[in-house]
Amino acid sequence: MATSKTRSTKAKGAKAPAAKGSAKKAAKAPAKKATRKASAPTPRPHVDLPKEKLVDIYRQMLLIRRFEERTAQQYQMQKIHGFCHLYIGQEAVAVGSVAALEEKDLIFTTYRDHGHALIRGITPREVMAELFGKAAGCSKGKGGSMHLFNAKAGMMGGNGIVGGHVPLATGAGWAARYNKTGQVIVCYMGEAAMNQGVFHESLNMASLWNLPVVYIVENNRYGMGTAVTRASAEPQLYMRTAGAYRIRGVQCDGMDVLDVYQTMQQAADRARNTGRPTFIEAICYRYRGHSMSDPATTYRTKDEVQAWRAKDPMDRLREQYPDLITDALVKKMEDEIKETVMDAIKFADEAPQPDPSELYTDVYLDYPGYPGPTDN
Ligand SMILES: Cc1ncc(C[n+]2csc(CCOP(=O)(O)OP(=O)(O)O)c2C)c(N)n1
Repeated sequence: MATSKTRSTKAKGAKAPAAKGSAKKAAKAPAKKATRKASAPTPRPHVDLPKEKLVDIYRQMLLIRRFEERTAQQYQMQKIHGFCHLYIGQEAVAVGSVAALEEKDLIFTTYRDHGHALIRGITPREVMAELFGKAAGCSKGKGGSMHLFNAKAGMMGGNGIVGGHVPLATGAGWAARYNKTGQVIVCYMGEAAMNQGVFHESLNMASLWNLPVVYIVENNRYGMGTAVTRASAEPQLYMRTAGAYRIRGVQCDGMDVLDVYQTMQQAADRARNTGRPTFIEAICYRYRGHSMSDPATTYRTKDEVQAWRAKDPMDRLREQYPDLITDALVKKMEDEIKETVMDAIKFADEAPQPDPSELYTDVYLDYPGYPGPTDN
């Protein structure tokens, strides 16, 4: 893990302890240019998770992967309309980060939100029904793929406007601080959101007011077809927030679920103990196109995709824990998850459409003493 304060070489596996003397070696290394390799490594503490939690982390990534593959199929069968952005390849970011949170914490995310919703406690049935636009969906069929929501589950919504949710999450951070709830607010975004004005306004306020918000950019290298290097003057995104807003910037390997877990755990602890925000850059990759309508063949090569697939987060976890996540266990999980996802599709297929009388419900907040739309 590298921070903008102490930049480091990348830590390897979850079990790998920091190499002794490597800090000295790094300090003696000839000063080339300011690359991450030039400075001392940050020791990476051992990730100490119970076996059940590790297995569950694997299961959650598998659920997202299989759910999304079936979603693509259902989209092609025209059961799902409108935009649909798959999360395949990025599973480790949502799963690793949510695993480090408490139930009371809240998450806000973008339109690439199926994975976040599934692991934040919205059931596969409710997510699939929402994708199908059915009344039984988590947003009553009125949100669709980009707007999965369930406040009780702490999933404060997917958002279609790039960066539009960053102020919302910042506001929730303010509420958490004001009400002393001890909550941590997590705001996921794509790297393109970092070039929006609201991102800068939000981070400025979060720092000034000591808000317990963890901003996490899922840097999957492309905003639609535009490479991050063509859109950001400083493509090492974690470097951007310390100098500008005094918000610690941290980079983690978004293809390594345990690195994400550990990075989020440290950020969440900081938020809870000091009220300070953190900015995390998770380096990851989406295997599929930007959305279902993008074949993703014009702006990147097959070799590039292959190279990232070779770092697949699920394979990686299996390699790290071969005696725990065994072939037999994975086979069992595959069967169970297939059943769950097929059940969700059947449920969504059979669920009723929303009633037209519902068109205007949940549009405005029904707040005591505040004039609603019909009172004007
Ligand atoms: C304000 C705004 N401008 C443009 C768009 C169109 N748009 C949708 S997704 C996208 C790219 C966003 O890329 P990034 O934030 O990196 O997220 P990713 O899709 O990579 O997860 C754009 C420009 C939008 N939804 N909102």
